[in-house]
Amino acid sequence: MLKKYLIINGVKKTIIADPEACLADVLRKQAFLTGTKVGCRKGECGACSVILNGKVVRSCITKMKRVPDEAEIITIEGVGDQKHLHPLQLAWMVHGAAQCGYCTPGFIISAKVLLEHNSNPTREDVRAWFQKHRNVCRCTGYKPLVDAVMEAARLMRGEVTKEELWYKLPKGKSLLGSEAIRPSALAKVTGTWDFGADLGLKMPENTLHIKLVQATVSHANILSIDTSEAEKMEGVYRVLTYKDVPGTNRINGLAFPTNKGDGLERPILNDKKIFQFGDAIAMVLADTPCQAEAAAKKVKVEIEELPAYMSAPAAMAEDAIEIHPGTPNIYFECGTVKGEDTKPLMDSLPYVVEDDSYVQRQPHLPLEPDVGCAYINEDGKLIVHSKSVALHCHAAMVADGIGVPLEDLYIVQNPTGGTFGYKFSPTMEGLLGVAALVTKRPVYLEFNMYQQITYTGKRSPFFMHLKLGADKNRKFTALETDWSCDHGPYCEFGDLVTTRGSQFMGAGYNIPNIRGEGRTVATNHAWGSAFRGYGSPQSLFASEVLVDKMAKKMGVDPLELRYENVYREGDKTPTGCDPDVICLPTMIEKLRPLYKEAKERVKNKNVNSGDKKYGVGTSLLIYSCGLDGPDSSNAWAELTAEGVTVGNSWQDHGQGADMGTLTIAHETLRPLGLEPEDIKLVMNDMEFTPDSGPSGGSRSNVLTGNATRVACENLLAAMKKDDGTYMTYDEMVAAKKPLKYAGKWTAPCTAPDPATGQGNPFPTYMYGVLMSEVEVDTTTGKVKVEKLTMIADVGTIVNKLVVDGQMYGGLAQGIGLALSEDFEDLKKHTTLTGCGIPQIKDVPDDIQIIYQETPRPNGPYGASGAGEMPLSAPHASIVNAIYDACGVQITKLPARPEKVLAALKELEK
Ligand code: MCN
Ligand code: FES
Ligand code: FES
Repeated sequence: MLKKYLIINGVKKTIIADPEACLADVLRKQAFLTGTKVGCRKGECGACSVILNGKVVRSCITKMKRVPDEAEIITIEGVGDQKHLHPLQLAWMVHGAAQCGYCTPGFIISAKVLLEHNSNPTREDVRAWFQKHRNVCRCTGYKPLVDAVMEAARLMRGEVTKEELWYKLPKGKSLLGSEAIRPSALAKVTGTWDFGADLGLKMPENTLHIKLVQATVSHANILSIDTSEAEKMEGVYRVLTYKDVPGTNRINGLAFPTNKGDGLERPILNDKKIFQFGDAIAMVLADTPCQAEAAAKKVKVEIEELPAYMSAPAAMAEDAIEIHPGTPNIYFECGTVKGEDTKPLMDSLPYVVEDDSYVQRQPHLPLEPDVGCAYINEDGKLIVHSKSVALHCHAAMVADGIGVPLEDLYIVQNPTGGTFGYKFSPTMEGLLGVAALVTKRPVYLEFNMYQQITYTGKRSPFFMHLKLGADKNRKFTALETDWSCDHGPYCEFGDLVTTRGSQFMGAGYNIPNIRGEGRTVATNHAWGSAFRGYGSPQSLFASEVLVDKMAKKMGVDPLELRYENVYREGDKTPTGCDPDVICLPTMIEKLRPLYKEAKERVKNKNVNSGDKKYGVGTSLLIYSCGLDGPDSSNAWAELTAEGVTVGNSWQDHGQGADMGTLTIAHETLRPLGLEPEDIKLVMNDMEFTPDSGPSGGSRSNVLTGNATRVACENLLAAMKKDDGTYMTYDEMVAAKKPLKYAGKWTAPCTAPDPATGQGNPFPTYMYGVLMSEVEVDTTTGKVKVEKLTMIADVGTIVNKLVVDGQMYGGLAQGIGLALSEDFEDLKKHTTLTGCGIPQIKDVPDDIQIIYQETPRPNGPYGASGAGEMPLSAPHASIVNAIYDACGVQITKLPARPEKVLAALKELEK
């Protein structure tokens, strides 16, 4: 142990610490300064940045023995508080720069030191600084962060006042489309927004800490599990295996009726078999995390290793054994049958192109690793806190497995540091529930970044073959599709994601005749979970890249070919229904002049550009809002003495559920003349909030937005007097009228038939047209995205800051999907950097977004969703830009330098 006197946020403190402990842990666990966040613990993400003697340091890699005595340390708590915001904190709020907020304290700390050194930085200075200090953000696409620093610098130089910057809603005005600041922003920028690990440090003293015994192979039979030695270790309370699970020990994957599996193949704790690397085999519960970790190493698991099938083709091979005995590895099949048979048609068409394509196992890479806690409350209910974005759905999926009646299980969403869809699947809810139920004590479990990366779901890779035919007038006439979805070992939502192939291959274009076959394949790689875009990034990549190949074959411009074929009045989507609105032609018209400029720009750049080649590429971006068919959501609104309280389970990944709820409630309640601060939000706690469905499928703004609107309308209707005015709270109480009103909204849709893919599955869609400008270094194969221009139509914009943030963040993830991200190699792809997370240098500062707001008939106040559209196909436009730059068409992602280089060499031959 060592003793140090440290000046933390201006106050002298005595700290007694292990010399090997890291500063982040000491600040968080011993000084209770939980504003400093821990993401990677490897110095890669900057979430833990603090100021040490005037310099930015990453406190997770700063050992206490290296911290000088009397060192001055500043954490986010010392930068400013809720009453005295630092200009950076204020600017961060004003620019919507805190989405999930997990990276926020680290960025603000880092920027503070930059501005102390340079009060008038350029945007490039700011970007270089964040790059140097390894500040990484997964939500914002970085641009709003640079905007915030530039604004804070102006504020500090006295060129603008706080009052001028601060958004203030003019009295009585609508919040719709405004740049109002989300309610959670203040806590996020001041470090007081308690994420799961912060809550974990504030648990009662008798809390048990869980560590997992995990599989180190990908496929095996479990022969025996010996916990005896671990049980004797210091501080160990229990070691739990499948034998201790009170329930069925199975997570219900909610399989489709035509799924050949029963959907019950995923254990909470593996019993007979290991299905993938990282599977949880036992849980050690101990007084401290270290004790639990030490004991976990003593659990002996005897296995018989089996051949591991690490991709769909491998698991589909003739001689592959069944991963789940009794269920074929190809366990779900679906198709598209639209219009005439395509085979004879293809033979008659003058233009036909085809290709194989592959979209990889993209890792989600939220900066906050998975985390949760559980306990039994005073009413005997099991309460599980997690990062779930599907509270009621997850409760139904895990209750039987844990062994708790569904009505006795409440899941609560913790403030969440990003999920990007991985938390559409339950992760640790079953484990936490079992541990709390068996021990009757509070329990806490956190994953480190390695566990987050290796043991949570990933985007399901699609192996695809598409053939597109056009007639002599360049009209797309026929499409043939074949796709295999590698969904890992657990089937949950694997059938659903596979059907996206029918819905989105060729989406955006009027293709009257389509035949397709898709299948879901069990493999031993990471289980497939939802990832922003959910099947559309795979499907659209295949068709959007093929459109450019078709344009080349025809000798026409790819944007013009798109323009000629996009949906117009009377056209049908691939599922055979009418598009919700016709907006693509005008969007392309808006892009056209900018596209011409960009073509000219790259043409000029390509003159004497040496080894560097420049190109422009485009793609359509499309995704739907809602779960297939008559999806519905619930909310409530209650009149109180202070105003109105609104309740829903619009789970917040970081996208802005609080702002969506507030804006829609405020808009509906405008007849009452309420200010935003008169509306209180109660969100995401099953004990208090109704089933609003998952925050997935970009459905919440439409579904829960509508349910919230209906709840508020129902309240208004009850308050309305004959003369058209509204009763006050006192009048409602005096009249003994109920104060709380439910609201439900159901999409007017029909689930498609999986065999044909035909139906009207979604109430609204989101549309984009993206143009990417890239530089390809032909000596290294390295691709740099220099500029992105997007025309976006998400209907009426509910909150401009939120929607901008969704667009920038989704596009940045698209750059990663195109060029760097993957989770394939279990040894290499295990860190944020190893998985290829885009850093600020990888994302252009030059991103232009132009909105077209076509009101949606089914959306609340004409709004559609926003979250997933920007990641539906930006990678296609980047790949098309590479094609334009150097003639190499990469059809299997990611387009890492070595792949581009190899393709260039092949082209030269
Ligand atoms: N919105 C708006 N105006 C519109 C449409 C949407 O202001 N016309 C706002 C909504 O109010 C909401 C946000 O945009 O705050 C996204 O709305 P929507 O598309 O309905 O999506 P959900 O609220 O259901 O959020 C989920 C969606 C998905 S599926 C993933 S995955 C995702 C995403 O949003 N993961 C995210 N965005 C994310 N953003 C962050 N920062 N972190 C994640 O993990
Ligand atoms: Fe410290 Fe990532 S750099 S947590
Ligand atoms: Fe940066 Fe979420 S806001 S990681």
